[in-house]
Amino acid sequence: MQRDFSELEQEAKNAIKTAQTPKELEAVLRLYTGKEGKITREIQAIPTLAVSERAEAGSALNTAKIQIAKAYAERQDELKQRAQKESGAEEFLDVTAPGKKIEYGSLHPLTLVQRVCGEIFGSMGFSIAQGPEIETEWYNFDALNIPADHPARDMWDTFWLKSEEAKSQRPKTKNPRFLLRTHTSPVQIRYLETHTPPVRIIAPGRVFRYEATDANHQINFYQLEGLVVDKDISVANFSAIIQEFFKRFFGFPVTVRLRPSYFPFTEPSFEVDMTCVVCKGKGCASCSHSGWLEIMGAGMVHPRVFNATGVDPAKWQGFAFGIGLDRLAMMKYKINDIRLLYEGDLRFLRQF
Ligand code: FA5
Repeated sequence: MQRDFSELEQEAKNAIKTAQTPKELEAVLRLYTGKEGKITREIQAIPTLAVSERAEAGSALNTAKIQIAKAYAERQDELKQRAQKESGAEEFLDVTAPGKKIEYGSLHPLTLVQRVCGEIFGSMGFSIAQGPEIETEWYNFDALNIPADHPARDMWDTFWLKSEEAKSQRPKTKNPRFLLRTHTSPVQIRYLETHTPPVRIIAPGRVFRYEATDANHQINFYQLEGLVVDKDISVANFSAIIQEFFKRFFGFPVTVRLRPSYFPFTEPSFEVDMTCVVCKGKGCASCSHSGWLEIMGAGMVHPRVFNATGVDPAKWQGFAFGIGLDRLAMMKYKINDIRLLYEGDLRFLRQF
């Protein structure tokens, strides 16, 4: 006798279609094709059938099993989509849900420091000058009394730029090789070439040096050049201005020391150190464990710089300084590694 399983298959399909939750759907599947399921039991009973009926029953039950699995998968999809739609609608309607927080950006510590410097020096009568980051050998070195064969060039490890055109124009000194400026001092020359004294400027900007990095040194960093040219200017004027600057910048008087030094474009020259405000002079990574941090180079403008720019050194004197802005930022915000300023780590930047 031929066995008909289409009724059983239809019964399973109807139950699947009316299942309202994934849990219900699972239960229906178990009821028909699970271990003890109705279809499974029929399959297990095949050996009890007459030999002539077995093949046909096996094939019919197999087809029923496949059709049930298909119906199950379709219903599973429908239930999933319905759940997604419902959760979307719920979110949309949830008027009590908190609004999305707006993320505000913040200014980079170096930008903050540059702005504060601009305000303080601005209030002391300084205006802001600028120069290019790609400089010529003339402005970066020669005009600053550092000719090509001068050993002082080794003080600034330089990134030279390849330029066939520039090379072919050597040795015309005003159009020599190009480089990434190693300090902001070339702005002194550019400014004095185009302005007559008295002069009182600051020139903040990015500079580049081909040197190893550590907690205090970067290959590109920021300096702020200062230049004052007037009559009867002395080291005492520099000292007064810089002490006042530090007092206003940090909000309390800072101990500074002037160490005799050498720069070819100033005479006399000095390095200015300040007590490390991170460790209060005890010694830490920020100050290479010395308690002091070298913050700027400075000195009285060398007569050769005046000569190179057409300013009469018999009539005018001046002082110049170059502050390391990164080091200033490190002291102001107690940052113990200069590299943090360039890593773009949001966990660090969000603190400002
Ligand atoms: C100069 O660059 C001179 N142009 C400064 C100057 C200007 C002297 C005008 C006289 C008159 P120096 O190489 O020392 O000097 O650099 C000045 C300051 O830049 C240092 O005191 C330090 O604060 C900072 N600085 C120097 N090298 C680095 C570096 N690799 N990374 C971070 N800051 C640096």
